[in-house]
Amino acid sequence: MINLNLYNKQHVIKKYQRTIFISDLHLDETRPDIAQRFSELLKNGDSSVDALYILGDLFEVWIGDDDDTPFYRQIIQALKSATEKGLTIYFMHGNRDFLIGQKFLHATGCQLLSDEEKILLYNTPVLLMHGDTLCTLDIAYLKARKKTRNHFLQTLFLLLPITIRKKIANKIRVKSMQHTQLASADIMDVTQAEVARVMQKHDVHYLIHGHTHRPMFHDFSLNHTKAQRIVLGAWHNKGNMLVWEATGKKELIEF
Ligand SMILES: [Mn+2]
Repeated sequence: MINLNLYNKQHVIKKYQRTIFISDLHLDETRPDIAQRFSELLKNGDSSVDALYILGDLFEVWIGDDDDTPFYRQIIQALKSATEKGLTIYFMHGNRDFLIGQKFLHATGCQLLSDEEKILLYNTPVLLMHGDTLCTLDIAYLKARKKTRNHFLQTLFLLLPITIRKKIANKIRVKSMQHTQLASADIMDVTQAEVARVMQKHDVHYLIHGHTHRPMFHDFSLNHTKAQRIVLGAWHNKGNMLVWEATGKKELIEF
């Protein structure tokens, strides 16, 4: 599912000359303020940006598209209203919401991106990722990821009653939080070798990702050429987005 040199035509819309990237909102019913901020972004977005890219972990947890709690319904409705008004929204799975499937996409009008998606952004090739697979020192997590991304296990999981799925998801969440607290800071960050490897594989000099919750522009040299890795911020207390303009101007904005 990796586009090496073929770009999706849908990516090349240039009406407003500005594109927004967000990730790691971790939407959860215990934080209606964050959901509210997201709804406001969606309301304003349709009249000002060419596209909105959500690079994973939109939700704190997602146990299947059939989970019909009012909080989820409200977010789905907000996304649907935005896409119906003409806002193009792309979604990529994160490590929390990788079970988002066709039903959600159909209900919201969001378009699913692959885990490594190369786009042409105002004539600049850019690679988009969630970022979890860049943290190659976190071997325990990558092992667990293999299981959670296994289609057979996912199918089995989705056959379980919602109440049981919720219990399992909570257990995994607690384990994951313990792991994050115990692991050292550099294990939880990306490794430069993997960043370089994946950027070379896709022949790009720009990479945008989330996951680490460390918003920053990282400039470095890749094959003797200037390269940049842009890390999106999480939405713990404020909203966070990257605004990329057609002129080449890029800004990480807290709001
Ligand atoms: Mn993540």
